[in-house]
Amino acid sequence: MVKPVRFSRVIPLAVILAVLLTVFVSLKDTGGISSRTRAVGDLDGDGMTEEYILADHRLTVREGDKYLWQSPGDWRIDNFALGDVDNDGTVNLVMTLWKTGSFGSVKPFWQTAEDTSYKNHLFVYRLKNKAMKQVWCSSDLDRPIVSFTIRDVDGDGQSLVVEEGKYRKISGERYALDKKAPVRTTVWRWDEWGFRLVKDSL
Ligand SMILES: [Ca+2]
Ligand SMILES: [Ca+2]
Repeated sequence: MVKPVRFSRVIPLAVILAVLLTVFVSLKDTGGISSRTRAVGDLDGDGMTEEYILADHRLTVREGDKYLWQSPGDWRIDNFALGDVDNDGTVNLVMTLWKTGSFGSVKPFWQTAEDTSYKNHLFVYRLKNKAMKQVWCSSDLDRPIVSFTIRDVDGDGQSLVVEEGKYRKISGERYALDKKAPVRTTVWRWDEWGFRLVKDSL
């Protein structure tokens, strides 16, 4: 026999559902859920597809049920793309992100002062032996990247096509994207040591 559900149990359940719905809607309003993006690729070429998920400005990489990598908590990733941006025949992970300082825990010997500015960066990674490895990581960019694509613009291999904006100072050394500033399109091509500007407008 089915037991009747007591009214006193129904009320708390309804309250919990209402609270959950409110949280869901408010997350959606602030972009918490809609900011989630996903891509798939086989960057290490082992025949097993990896899944790249950007949620709440953190990127997670999985291959099957195996967790491979997550971006550090102090990075705020805006965009990412998979493409052979350095034209060496293997697909890379390319990210634009906001973080404090230009370098990681090891800074180059010529850098004596602490770099405390919070600005935009472009990082290029590859997947090898189930680990994400740095290929190239920019210092503070002169202009923040609003968006970017990796594509062949001139029939001469892959280029990085970038929409560049301007910084807005928030306080001290902390900057954000100036959403009112005009955007310009630039095209960059990988040279042996980094990206070279090939077109300052498209
Ligand atoms: Ca793979
Ligand atoms: Ca590559």
